[in-house]
Amino acid sequence: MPLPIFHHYPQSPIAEKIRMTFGIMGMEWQSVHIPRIPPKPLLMPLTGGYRRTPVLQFGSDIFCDSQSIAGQLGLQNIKPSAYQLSNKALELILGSFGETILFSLTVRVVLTSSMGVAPEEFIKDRGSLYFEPGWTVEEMRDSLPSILLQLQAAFDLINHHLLENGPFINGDRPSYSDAVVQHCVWFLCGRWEGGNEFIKPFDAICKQRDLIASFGHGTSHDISAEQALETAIKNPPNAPKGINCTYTGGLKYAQKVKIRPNGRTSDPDVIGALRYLDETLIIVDYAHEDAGQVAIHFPVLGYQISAL
Ligand SMILES: N[C@@H](CCC(=O)N[C@@H](CS)C(=O)NCC(=O)O)C(=O)O
Repeated sequence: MPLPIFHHYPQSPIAEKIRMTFGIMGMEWQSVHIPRIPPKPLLMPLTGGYRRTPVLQFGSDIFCDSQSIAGQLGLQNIKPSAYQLSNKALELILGSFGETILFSLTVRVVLTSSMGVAPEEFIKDRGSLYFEPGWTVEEMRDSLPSILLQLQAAFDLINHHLLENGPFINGDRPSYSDAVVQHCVWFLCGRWEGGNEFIKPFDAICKQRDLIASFGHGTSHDISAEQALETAIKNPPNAPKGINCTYTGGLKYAQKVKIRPNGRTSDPDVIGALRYLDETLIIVDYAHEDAGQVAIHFPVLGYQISAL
């Protein structure tokens, strides 16, 4: 099996979370840079229209969303591992807190502070993904102090844990959950002028930051998006098939389903044939002339899944 292919762009904080995880694992991977805003014509054939960053590709198995990427990295037989399998639930629960609390607060601080500075097209695009429909610049600016109070509270909880149990979330062993915290620190400090001052009081988070930075991003090799598509065409999907949970939401094997992130966002729907469903994972079959037959993996948590 060829090396995994990571579709990302350097400025993406969620991609940075996975790059940090590659570093913790000392992993070797292939890198494809994708555009920061649509159109993404060389990615869409692989993802069935899913437009977010990052995406991880193993042959023609496509992992959308960092939670399904983290799930897959946890299964890799690589030492050091992304996390100990016995700890998988806590790692992914922290991943969920990382996205719904830590990242969503951080992204609001970064986007609000770059309004009037970053290109309007970029702010409009990201606003349509992360803010309520009808949001206004004034509203965002007015709520900034309250967002920062919440972010301070979230960092304080993590700092407390690290002081008691650190230097990593799991004591002496770095893992995915450290990247969950640190990609937000990376984003906040890299893209908001107040970031470094803001995290300074959190000693243990600052120490964790230096340690995680010292692992780097593993070893990457640049390839083209066309090579990634060729890899998908040449390798059949390895994903399992079937329904493997008690409550199925009425979904049936092979039927057409629609998948989209929670919330009223501008994300397009992904439509495919249900290949596999368990409590935490959904996989759909999808075909495109540029990518061949692919199996697209999504986490169940965080997504609206319905029959067509
Ligand atoms: N739930 C997704 C969120 C991913 C996400 O929102 N990524 C941002 C970049 S950090 C994004 O997709 N921005 C729009 C884009 O890249 O087109 C995950 O965990 O992977």
